[in-house]
Amino acid sequence: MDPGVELLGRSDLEALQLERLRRTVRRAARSPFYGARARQYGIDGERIKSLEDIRKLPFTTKQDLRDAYPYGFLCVERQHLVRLHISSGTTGQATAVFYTQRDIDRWADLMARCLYMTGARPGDTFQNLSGYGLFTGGLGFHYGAERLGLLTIPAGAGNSKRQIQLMRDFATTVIHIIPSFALRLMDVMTEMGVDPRRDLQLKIACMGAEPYSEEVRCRVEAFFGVEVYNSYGLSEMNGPGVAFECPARNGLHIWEDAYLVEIVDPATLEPVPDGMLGELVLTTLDREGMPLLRYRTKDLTRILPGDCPCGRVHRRLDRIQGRSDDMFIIKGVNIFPVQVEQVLMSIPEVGSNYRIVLDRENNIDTMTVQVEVTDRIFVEDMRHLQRIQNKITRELKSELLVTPRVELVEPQSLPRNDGKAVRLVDHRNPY
Ligand code: ADP
Ligand code: K
Repeated sequence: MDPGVELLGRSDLEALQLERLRRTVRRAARSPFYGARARQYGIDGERIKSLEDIRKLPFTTKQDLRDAYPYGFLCVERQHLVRLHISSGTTGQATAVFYTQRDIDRWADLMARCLYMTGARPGDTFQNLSGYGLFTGGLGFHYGAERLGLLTIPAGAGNSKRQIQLMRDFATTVIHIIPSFALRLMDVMTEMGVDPRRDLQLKIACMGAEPYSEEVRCRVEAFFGVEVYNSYGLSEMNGPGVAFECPARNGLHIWEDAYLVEIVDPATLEPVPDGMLGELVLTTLDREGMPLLRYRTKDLTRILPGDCPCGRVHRRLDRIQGRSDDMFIIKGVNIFPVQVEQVLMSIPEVGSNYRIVLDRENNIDTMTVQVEVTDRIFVEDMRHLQRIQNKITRELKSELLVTPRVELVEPQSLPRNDGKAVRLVDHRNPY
């Protein structure tokens, strides 16, 4: 734990933020992108007298990053860089993020802080079941775990049987895993007759990188016998380690010594009060290679009002609902995939995977939810299946206010990949 910053009082933390914000604004102006903006808007570090003055600066968008690809945001000579990561490009063209050695070190400190907060300690074995490579979830967690002194297994994503073997052989206690892979691993373990509560030593699971519902957390906790900690980050802000749950597991502390938080109304771009849902906008406060000012994450969340029983003053974000891009509109109703998930995963007969398919038939939008049943269901029993199908349809309808078509499919029959799950297939735009 880093009591120097984690337990700072609010006013000391804000003083630190202001000093870092001014430094960041001055620094950013060295990059071609912000240099041009500084000239255009006449803004430099000296004009930032309070944290609210950040609102004088324009936002930075994903499109800005794309337009300036690859080097337009760099504030240092290329010889000072030691790493780059590329956003996996879940949506559209990729963007690059660069790190100096100091940036890598600070990032590892933040990740170590997160892992420590969950209760992981030297002596624990940490298995990182996240993709390595260009995706930040691999090396981000890896360096943090080593920094904390955990025995770190760079297992990578996929290869379920090998993962289980590693967990057994090295008595893994802490894992990092994305939720869709955790659900799949449950299937494989069940198939192999492995009961993690009996056969493994797992205690802690750090889970994030994609949205998931409370119901998925409950399933994973019950099956693996772990406590799940929500982990949030994005490549543009280093990667994981931006916000993380503490043992209270009621919201994710966002590290305000490293990131300045704003929540804005995505339509008006005006700040919303604490407790209200809006788009998360972040400014890096401690990055030298590639600072970003007022970056629009597109992630929808809110600040949870009130103090956290753990004593940390860093404010808490509510579970991320998803990106504004993930939201789809069907028959005039706005829906996030995670709302569908929340309903599905609270139904015991539902297995570990689902997919939402949108189509247009005779100019009418249709929504089909394909749902894997658990392998406890006897798929030849048509009447039983019909009952489950009706139940799912009913519950989805009462939550979403539209009636989807529900298709039950066999366990492990929907397509999967090793990266983030693709929950939504939209056939409505024919190109
Ligand atoms: P890409 O943008 O290509 O998916 P990133 O790894 O940068 O690559 O993804 C970051 C995004 O992943 C975030 O902006 C957010 O939408 C999502 N994400 C990360 N962690 C979480 C989490 N704990 N809950 C919900 N969404 C998350
Ligand atoms: K991203």
